[in-house]
Amino acid sequence: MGLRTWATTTLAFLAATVSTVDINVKSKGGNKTSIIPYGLMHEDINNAGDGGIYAELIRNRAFQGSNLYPVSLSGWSPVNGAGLSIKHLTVPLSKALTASMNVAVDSMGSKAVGFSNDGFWGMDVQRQRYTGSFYVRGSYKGAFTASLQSAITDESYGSVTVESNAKKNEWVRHKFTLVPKKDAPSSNNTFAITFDPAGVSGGSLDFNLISLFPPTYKGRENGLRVDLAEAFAALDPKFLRFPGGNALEGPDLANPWRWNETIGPLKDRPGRPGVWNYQTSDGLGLVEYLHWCDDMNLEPITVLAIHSGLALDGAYIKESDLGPWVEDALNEIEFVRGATSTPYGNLRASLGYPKPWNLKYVEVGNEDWLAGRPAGFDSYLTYRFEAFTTAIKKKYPDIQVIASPSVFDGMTIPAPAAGDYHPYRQPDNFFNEFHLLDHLSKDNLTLVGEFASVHPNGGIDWAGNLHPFPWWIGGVGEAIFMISTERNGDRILGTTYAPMLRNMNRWQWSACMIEFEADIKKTTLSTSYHVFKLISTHTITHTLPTTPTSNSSSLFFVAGMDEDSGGLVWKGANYNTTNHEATPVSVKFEGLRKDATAELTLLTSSAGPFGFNDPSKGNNVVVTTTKTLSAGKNGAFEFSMPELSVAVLDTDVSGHGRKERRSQRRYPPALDRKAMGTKK
Ligand SMILES: *[C@@H]1O[C@H](CO)[C@@H](O)[C@H](O)[C@H]1NC(C)=O
Ligand SMILES: *[C@@H]1O[C@H](CO)[C@@H](O)[C@H](O)[C@H]1NC(C)=O
Ligand SMILES: *[C@@H]1O[C@H](CO)[C@@H](O)[C@H](O)[C@H]1NC(C)=O
Ligand SMILES: *[C@@H]1O[C@H](CO)[C@@H](O)[C@H](O)[C@H]1NC(C)=O
Ligand SMILES: *[C@@H]1O[C@H](CO)[C@@H](O)[C@H](O)[C@H]1NC(C)=O
Ligand SMILES: CC(=O)N[C@H]1CO[C@H](CO)[C@@H](O)[C@@H]1O
Repeated sequence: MGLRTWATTTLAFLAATVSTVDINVKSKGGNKTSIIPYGLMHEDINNAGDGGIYAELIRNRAFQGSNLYPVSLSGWSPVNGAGLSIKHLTVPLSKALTASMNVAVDSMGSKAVGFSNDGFWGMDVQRQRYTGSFYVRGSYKGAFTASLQSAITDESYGSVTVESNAKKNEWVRHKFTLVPKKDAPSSNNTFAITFDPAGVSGGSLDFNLISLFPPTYKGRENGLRVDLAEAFAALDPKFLRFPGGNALEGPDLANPWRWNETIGPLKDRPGRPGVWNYQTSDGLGLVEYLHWCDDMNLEPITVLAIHSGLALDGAYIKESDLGPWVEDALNEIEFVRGATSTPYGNLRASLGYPKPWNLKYVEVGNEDWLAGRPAGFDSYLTYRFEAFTTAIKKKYPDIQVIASPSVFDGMTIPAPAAGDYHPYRQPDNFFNEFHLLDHLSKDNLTLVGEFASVHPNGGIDWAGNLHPFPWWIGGVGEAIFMISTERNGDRILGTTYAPMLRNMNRWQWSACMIEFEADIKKTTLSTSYHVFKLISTHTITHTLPTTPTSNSSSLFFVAGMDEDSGGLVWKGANYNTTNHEATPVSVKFEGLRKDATAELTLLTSSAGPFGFNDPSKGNNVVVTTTKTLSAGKNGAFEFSMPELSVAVLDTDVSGHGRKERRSQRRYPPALDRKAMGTKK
């Protein structure tokens, strides 16, 4: 082949592959979208709760246990030879907390003795105010010392003296605050309580509910870990789905998530055997979840899941025995939103929360199509869902009930109920299934209560083979899926990724938004976090029609407007291109002023499709490029999207307080029934 021929062929080839995708966005038409486009999902998996977003620093603080995870001294070590043992005293701290730690000091010298706790794989120690407390039973004259020190060198970072009010036959609570004098260089630290053995009569003291909190998100008592909560708040979420997930179901019918055992003083919470290989404390309980909604300025829209009578081992409740379970669900809803004149509204008020929360969404169970199928699912289809939904609609007609399966799981969901779809997929699946949600009819309202790219392309293998970290092409697949939910935003109630958090010291699922450990310097935002944030923080409240209507084989997109800011928004994800070439894109918004500008934010990977953010390296493979574009002569914004990239184009460049407007925003008291396609 001569040079000339070669050049011509190449040019012809280039011309064929780099043709611009011309997108025209109409100014009228389209659909009003859900008012809760993106949210958060929380359950205690990967130590996301205890040792995670729940800010408590002490592990095994109240010696809680169960038949699955027996009571132990895990986390605790003696200081200066004290004898530690678990006791089940005839006078326990409470009905809920029946085990406690006995600290024997018989025939010790005058050296301070006691115990230390190594936290959830370490403890973050900085010059800030720590709030602590413990209960002690036994006779002791003197003072306790509460301290934070290095686990490696025994260097003390700070301590405080707590005068003893201990009494022989009584559990007495002691409180303290502790401000370290210096920041610890690492999180290899412990917390200790010590005391003078000479002041003890009776040879030992008993301790329980030993607690230590750093400053929490929005200063909430018993609250959330600041860095993790702030990372979530930055996603501009609108709802929280809790408390699971499989954690709601519980390992068996004897151990469901019982809302009434997660409320009130911590000493009244027994904790439970979690479903992810550890006992959970329930310190992060129903009220704490609602405070989480309050503190994150989430609209008072909570997707609260109630137990549906199915456990993770597949056991389910017989129809004749279901009554009390339905009653319990109604009681829970009444606790959250009932007037103080109702029994459970009154219970709420008695705990210090007279004002009802604004609960609009209730999901009946979790993945009822999965555990124990087919019999478990059959029981949901034939009587369980019906029993719950009928009772809820009767008492609370304004609540949007959500069934835990979706129409894609083989359930015909009676309108006006919605379904819940949980796609855990390979990125190629999200690519191939882009049009799946288009098949939802206007009565098939659907929540995406969980989704994530979890498997590498090439075959799903639930026995292993999860991708070790969220990775770039997985994130692009997720972006394609999020775009498909927005295109169908009149029927998709909301979308949330799961699981959100992963403690690198003990985890069950590698997919996550954020990896973390005790050391807050190690907190890592995953590739999926960056993708989700770009898409979730540019709201489309009303979709707009486009020509072409759909993808151009690699490019997927949605366009619409944010009626609050007046901004016109285009979101796109570019998957594999024919020859790895970039795709030129031109987006024209009909009716836009000639001199308009728009901000383009483009995400790409510096490490190819399989790049990931590694918590052990602290790297970030996600490259964010931001540019202000002006509409050209033809009124179009022109830019280029590399293979495997995600972009948002937003004409709201004024920067005039997106957030401010949001907080002033007045949502309608209930969802627009008409827009949601439900019958009145
Ligand atoms: C509006 O919704 C209808 C179906 O509910 C759908 O056919 C149409 O494509 C949607 N239009 C836009 C612009 O999203
Ligand atoms: C400090 O803690 C980290 C985990 O946070 C651990 O990997 C490391 O081995 C510890 N270092 C020492 C010296 O114990
Ligand atoms: C919580 O409710 C369940 C179910 O109604 C009941 O069996 C249990 O005793 C209650 N727990 C407490 C502490 O009241
Ligand atoms: C979806 O909604 C239609 C009504 O528009 C209904 O006939 C159909 O049964 C629903 N599909 C499922 C699987 O629930
Ligand atoms: C896209 O490319 C990736 C490799 O980067 C590959 O694993 C995947 O199968 C490709 N998918 C499609 C639909 O071409
Ligand atoms: C993944 C996907 O939806 N691909 C479609 C993109 O659009 C072309 C037609 O332009 C379809 O053939 C593809 O199936």
